[in-house]
Amino acid sequence: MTTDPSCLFCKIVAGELPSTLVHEDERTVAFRDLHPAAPTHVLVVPRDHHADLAAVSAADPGLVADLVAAAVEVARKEGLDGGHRLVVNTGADGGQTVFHVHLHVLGGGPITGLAG
Ligand code: DGP
Repeated sequence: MTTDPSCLFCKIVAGELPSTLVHEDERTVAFRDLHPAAPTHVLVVPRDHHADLAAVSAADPGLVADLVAAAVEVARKEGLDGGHRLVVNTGADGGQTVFHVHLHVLGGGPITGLAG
């Protein structure tokens, strides 16, 4: 397992920092965003540390599919029957602030404008 001891989300995955878990499986963990941008706002992260989408795509493309499948499962569990939005901020210009790749699952009402 690849971890970065200085990474915030690695610490959440390891249980060293608190979070509100929504879903977990062998390769992914999902927890509520600390600063929700929608009524339901969940972050889906890999247990392994990969800085961003480019890094995980290069190192482990199957994990990208696992992250998307986990996000779909989160939407189902959270009852987002009216739909939801997946957002992956990538790099500084994309608005990424935590450099452990994560999918934002946003829903619980109409999502207007760009979310992230
Ligand atoms: P991004 O900007 O795409 O890198 O999103 C990072 C998200 O992480 C942002 O929406 C806020 C959230 N966040 C930052 N620190 C914490 C934390 O300590 N716990 C939780 N649950 N979420 C956090």
